[in-house]
Amino acid sequence: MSTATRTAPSPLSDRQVAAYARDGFLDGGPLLTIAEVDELRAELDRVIAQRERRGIPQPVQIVNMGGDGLEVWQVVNIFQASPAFARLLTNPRLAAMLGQLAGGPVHLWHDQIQYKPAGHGGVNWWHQDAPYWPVLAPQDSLLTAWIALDEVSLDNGCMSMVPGSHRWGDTISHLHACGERSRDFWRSLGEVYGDEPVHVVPRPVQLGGVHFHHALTWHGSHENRSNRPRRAIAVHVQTPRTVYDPRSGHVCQKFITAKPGEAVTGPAFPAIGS
Ligand SMILES: O=C(O)CCC(=O)C(=O)O
Repeated sequence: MSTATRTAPSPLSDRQVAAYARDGFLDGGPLLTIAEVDELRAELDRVIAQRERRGIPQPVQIVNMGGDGLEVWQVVNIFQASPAFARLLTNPRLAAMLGQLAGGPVHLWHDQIQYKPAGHGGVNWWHQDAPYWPVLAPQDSLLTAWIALDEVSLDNGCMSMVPGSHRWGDTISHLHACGERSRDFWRSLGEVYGDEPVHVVPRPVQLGGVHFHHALTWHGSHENRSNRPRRAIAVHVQTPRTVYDPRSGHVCQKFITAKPGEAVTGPAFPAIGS
């Protein structure tokens, strides 16, 4: 009998890890079963229906971020209101993929439902995530696993990404300026940023699939005018390099007990996969 030690296979290939490093995003393929997706959808409906009801756990916030009469519902930290969403964070395959991309074990920063209703789902404007998270540093130490709770495609408002933009630093003021010049989602970024070509790449994600992006990657999503909803949960995670930097606020800052320069851990920031 062989005495060789067996290690669990890594879910992502070396080629996929290299593509993430090159592009700043990656389609991680299937993650959840239909039954798991159904349970999460039912929980999302329940949490929204029971919002602000006293005596039951609530997420950190539920807000409509859509403009122009359109809706994009954001639910922050649904895992604190729903055991099914808390269980999602223990998914070993999700943890293994994130660990490969991060170069070590990851902790939750926060989660975020992004729900665009059928017919009148709004735009998520071009942005980078890290500039909106000023309490964590360094900016290039964070990433997101975005899990589709519907089949997500061009027709119902999939995300789009700009390959290589995660290497261009904090460019949020440039992205805001693009939005002030033009509200045309597909054209507003122009063709170049300095000497760098800007290619907008739509990112459809299969039902129950997971897609990863770096916290400095330029991304956004267009309207959902289709007759299908577009529901997803973004799991934003900290890597072993992430520390507390109390420069200014964030809705989840109230949970942080770390001192400046320390890792942000504790019950609101669970290790993914355990
Ligand atoms: O779901 C979307 O449309 C945008 C999500 C997003 O910006 C993110 O996960 O960082």
